[in-house]
Amino acid sequence: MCDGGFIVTEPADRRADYLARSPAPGPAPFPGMAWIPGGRFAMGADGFYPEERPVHTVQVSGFWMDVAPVTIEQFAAFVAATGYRTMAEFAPEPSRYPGAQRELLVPGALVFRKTQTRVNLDDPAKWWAYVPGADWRHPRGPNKGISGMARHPVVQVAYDDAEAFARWVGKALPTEAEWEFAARGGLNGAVFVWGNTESASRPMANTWQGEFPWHNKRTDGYEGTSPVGAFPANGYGLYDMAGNVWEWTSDWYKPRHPETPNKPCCTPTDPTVTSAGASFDPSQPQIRIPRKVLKGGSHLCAPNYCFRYRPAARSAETIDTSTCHIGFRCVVRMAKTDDAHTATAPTY
Ligand SMILES: [Ca+2]
Repeated sequence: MCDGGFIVTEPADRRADYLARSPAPGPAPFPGMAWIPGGRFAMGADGFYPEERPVHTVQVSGFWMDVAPVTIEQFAAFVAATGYRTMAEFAPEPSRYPGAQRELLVPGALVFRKTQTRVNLDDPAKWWAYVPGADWRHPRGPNKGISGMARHPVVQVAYDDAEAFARWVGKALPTEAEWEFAARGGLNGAVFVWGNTESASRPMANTWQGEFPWHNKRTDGYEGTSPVGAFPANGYGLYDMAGNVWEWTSDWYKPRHPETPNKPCCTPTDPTVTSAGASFDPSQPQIRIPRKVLKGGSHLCAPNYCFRYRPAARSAETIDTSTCHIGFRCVVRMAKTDDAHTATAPTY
C-alpha cells in the first residue's frame, strides 16, 4: 500500500526504472502524490480523432501529481472549511445563455440518462439532461445522494470549482501536456495508458462496455463512477488516468495541436495554451463561453461513440459546465530557480 491506501499494482520494473533514472527530488509535498519525472515525449495521436493531431514533440519538466482524482470526501473537506458553493448551486446568469428556456435557468447540472433503446448518436440531448438540484452532493439528481461514495471522484464541478479547490489545498491544475505525459506512464506512443491493446481478461479502466448509450454490459463492474484506485495504476503509479471521470486541465482548448518544430532546439518546454480565443464552440456562435481541455475519458466512453479512454484523447468543455462524468486532480510544480528541487505551492 502507499499513501492514501491505494492498491499498488503498477508494473514494478517500469516504475523502478524511471525512478532510478529520475529520482524524486525529495519527499512528496502532500500525501497521495507521485513524482512525475518529466522528459520529452510524443504528444497526441494520428490514428483516431482529428483534434488529437498532429503527433508532436514536447518537453515537460518534472512535477508532483495526485495519484488519483480528487474524491468526494476531499472536496467535502474543502467545502466544510471554506463554505464554498459550486457553480451548479447558483442559477445561471440569463444574459450568458441567450435563448435558454426560463425553467432551465435554475441551479442544476447535467446528468446522464441511459436510453431505453438504440438512438441517433448525433443528438446528445437524447442522453444528457439538465437536472435542477443536481450538484456535487447529488451528482445523479436531487433524489440521489452520495452515501457510500466518499472515495468516488467528485463530479458536478465546473472549472472554477476545480481551480478553487486546487488553490485552497496549495496545488494547481495540470496543463494538458503535463496530464498527457503523466498518463502515458513512460509508455511513449502507446495507445492506452497500460499498453497498445485492451486486455480481454482484466478490466484496466472504468469505461463503457457494450453499445452506448443504451446497453452497458458493466464488464468492469461499474455503471457509473468507481472508487478511485479500483483499477490498476499506470507506470508512474497514477490511478484512473483512463476512464472513470474526465479531468479538467488548465489549457484553453484549440481544435488542433501544433506541428513539431523543424529544429530539435525549438521543442517547446512545458507548453500551455493561455489564450481562450480559439476555444469557443463554432457550432454554437451565440454562446460566448470559452472552453478548457478535458483529458482521460470517463465511464461513459465506449468505442462505438467515444473511444477516448486513451492518453492522447481530449475534449473541449465550457468552463461553466458541471456534469456527472467530469472531475479533476491536482499537481505541484517545482520552483524555477538555480537550486530548484523545492516543490512550492503556486502563487495566485
Ligand atoms: Ca464501467
